[in-house]
Amino acid sequence: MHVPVSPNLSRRRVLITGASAGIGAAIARAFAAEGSHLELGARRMAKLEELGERLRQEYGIEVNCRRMDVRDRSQVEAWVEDLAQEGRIPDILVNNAGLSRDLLPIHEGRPDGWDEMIDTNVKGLLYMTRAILPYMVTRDSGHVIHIGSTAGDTVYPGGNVYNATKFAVKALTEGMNLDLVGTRIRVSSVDPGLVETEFSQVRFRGDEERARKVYQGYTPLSSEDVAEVVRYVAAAPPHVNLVRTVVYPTDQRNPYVLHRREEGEE
Ligand code: NDP
Ligand code: 8X3
Repeated sequence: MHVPVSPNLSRRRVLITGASAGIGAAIARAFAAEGSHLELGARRMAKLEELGERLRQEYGIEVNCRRMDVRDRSQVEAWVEDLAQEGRIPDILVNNAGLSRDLLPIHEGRPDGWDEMIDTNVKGLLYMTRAILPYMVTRDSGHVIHIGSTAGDTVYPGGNVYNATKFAVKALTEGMNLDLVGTRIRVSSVDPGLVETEFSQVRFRGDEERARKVYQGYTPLSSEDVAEVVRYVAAAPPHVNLVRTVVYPTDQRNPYVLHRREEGEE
């Protein structure tokens, strides 16, 4: 049986975007293990429901799932209106939904992918935040946690627009903290390096071989590693605001200094 390690997360309500896979699903499991109630959103409802059912059974918590696209402002607003009406405004908002498309020089870039990244990683995060934050301000409590990236610290070739979106997330973490001074609301970001998820399959538009190679020859972070950091950030005492937490795999020291071992090398 899992013993919760952060009693102050028990019975807290946590909303997580992009909870159908990868880091978002792991964050849902981490909070569920602490006895938090969950509001999960993503486009793939079947995956959300499957996760939700497992977590309800395993931890006896409340889990509500919502099919939604963070790029659609009216869907975001309708979701939050429903939450408000049902008394389920979250204590913690985790803006995790995000993606990358392609790894191309800017002059060969695909504008459809640029739109997807900007609309999801920046505008989707803003829509969710704008819808939820007024309730947190009224209560004078709450925590917004963004999943940023080391791509928001250091640009790399072909990363251009993805980098720009994560630099934007970093600016928003900083700006929101300034705007909320004098309130008890905390704004944090957790910024991982390479994490093995569906991320590279999405980036390379289903090219599984290319996606697999991204994680070969070293030990990448797992979704659970990142979720544990998010749990720690959320569980910090109310007077402690972990504004940015950068987490790399030990084999990676920045976005392009990565030690890959030969097969058989220790
Ligand atoms: P995955 O592709 O495994 O998961 C992405 C999640 O986001 C899915 O649940 C997906 O759900 C959801 N999502 C994507 N677009 C939308 C949308 N428009 N509306 C709602 N949900 C959406 O990737 P990761 O778990 O790796 O990525 C999660 C976050 O972590 C992203 O913000 C990413 O930028 C960031 N990150 C990832 C790193 C990595 O190396 N993997 C490193 C640093 C940061 P669905 O398709 O069902 O909608
Ligand atoms: C995801 C990690 O290095 O592919 O943000 O940008 S990276």
